[in-house]
Amino acid sequence: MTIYTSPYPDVAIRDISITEYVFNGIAPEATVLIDGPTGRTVTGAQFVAGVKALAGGLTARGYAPGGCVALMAPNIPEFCTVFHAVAWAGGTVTTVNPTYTAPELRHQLIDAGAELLVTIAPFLDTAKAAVEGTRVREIILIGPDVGETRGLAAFMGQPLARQAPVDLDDHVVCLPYSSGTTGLPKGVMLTHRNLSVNMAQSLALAPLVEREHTVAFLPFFHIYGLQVLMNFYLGSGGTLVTVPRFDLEQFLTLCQQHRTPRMWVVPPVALALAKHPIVDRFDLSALVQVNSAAAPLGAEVADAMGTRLNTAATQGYGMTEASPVTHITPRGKGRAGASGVTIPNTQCRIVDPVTLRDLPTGEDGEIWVKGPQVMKGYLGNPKATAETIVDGWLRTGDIGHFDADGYLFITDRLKELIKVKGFQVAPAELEALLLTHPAIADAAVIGVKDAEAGEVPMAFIVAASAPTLAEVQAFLDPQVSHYKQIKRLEVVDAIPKSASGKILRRLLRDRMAES
Ligand code: AYL
Repeated sequence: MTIYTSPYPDVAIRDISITEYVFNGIAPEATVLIDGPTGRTVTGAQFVAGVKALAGGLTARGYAPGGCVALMAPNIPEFCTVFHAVAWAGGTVTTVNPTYTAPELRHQLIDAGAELLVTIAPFLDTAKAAVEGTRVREIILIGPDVGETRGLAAFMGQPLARQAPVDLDDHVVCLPYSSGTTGLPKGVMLTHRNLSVNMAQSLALAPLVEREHTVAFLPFFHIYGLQVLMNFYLGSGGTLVTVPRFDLEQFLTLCQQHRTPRMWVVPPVALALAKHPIVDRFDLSALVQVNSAAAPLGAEVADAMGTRLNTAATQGYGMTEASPVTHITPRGKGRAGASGVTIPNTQCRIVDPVTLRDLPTGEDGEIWVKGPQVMKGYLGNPKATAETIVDGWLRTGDIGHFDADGYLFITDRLKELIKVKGFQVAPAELEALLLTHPAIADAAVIGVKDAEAGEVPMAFIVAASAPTLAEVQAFLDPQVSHYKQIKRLEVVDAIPKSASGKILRRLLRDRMAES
């Protein structure tokens, strides 16, 4: 067995909850959150008081400890308050993509067993349609009451002074959804330990500067925004300027205004920063680093962006199941095309996916990782958990290799997951929906390269009456979020399958690569 460890020493693992960790970084008088569009500010003292009061209210109403709260909101300061209130009260937060349709939301509410749904007024209709038939007892709104539906203010209670007792290694504080290497999205059980240790591991290599501002557009519902932006910044004494949706001009305006030293992006944004003409109109001279993660970033794009902005172009690698970081670029030590080095307290192997033998340095194989940031497992799915975590090793489903200096290069993806602008799309979910179309007898979905989004979903269907792409889109689009929409379609005689009935996606991918 060849084990790659971190070039950096292990970090101490502290016995505190994620919210205690975050509170430790907060100065009461400092501005910790700024609502980007309005400029509204929240001080450290206000944030902590809000978390404790809401935690008290949730406890009094029986939603915590032990209960699951679904949080479906864009990036606004209150997202952070609600998340940490549930954590402080000993509950579980399942974070929901705010672009979800009612059926997508309902699926997650049922699977997670959520009893309370916290959202904002524009999503109330979706929320109401989704909660039917779930365990959700109540919907509450961030903002004022709307009709019968109460606003967050009504839920503030006697402040809960201390962290509700939880087993740091066992209690699930956060339940984001990920499809992992195969199948439908599953609840990723992350403990307080997972989240707080991953902060310590990452910040050891790349600390933030106190009072440093960053513009947080990457969604907090996804583990990148949740940890690297929300928790790392709040916990390091930083300031988050939240924006509810990405708009390049607004983003750059806020970066200029707040003189942000760091940007946290996904590859399509790196591309815009490299190419878009409006970038030249802004003074970004405070910038020292732009970090891209969550999907492959081409070395040319990284180079072009770094040169244009006169800044370090860095990468992080990891996955929801690893809280999420396993590899990052150490401060000041970038390497073209690499996704970083292994972070402390983490081990890595490169394994031949067929023979399960470890491969020599430099050869491509499946990346396996082990460390205290690896999830407890998938909720209610011991089979998927056992397939994904083998003897404590998390099988990432990604293909890559290490160079002689310990830099990781991601070269391919073994798993069926599609990444659209860094968002996860599970082919199995779209295939199941396609099969409900009366004319479609069989279906397979793969990701195909796209200059802007990185990848987009393409469907292969077997259909007697051969519906057009527009017809399939008209059927599918109302049922799924925009980024899951099928962009290409091909009608085929048969879907290639293995003897056991598994779709041979590789054949479809190769076929697209050749065409
Ligand atoms: P999930 N290069 C190529 N592919 C990547 C990279 C990268 N740098 N990072 C993530 N991926 C792909 O759960 C890869 O296929 O988490 C991986 O298995 O939505 C999958 O995305 C995981 O997708 C950070 C900040 C890591 C964020 C993240 C990962 C969040 C994405 C380190 O510093």
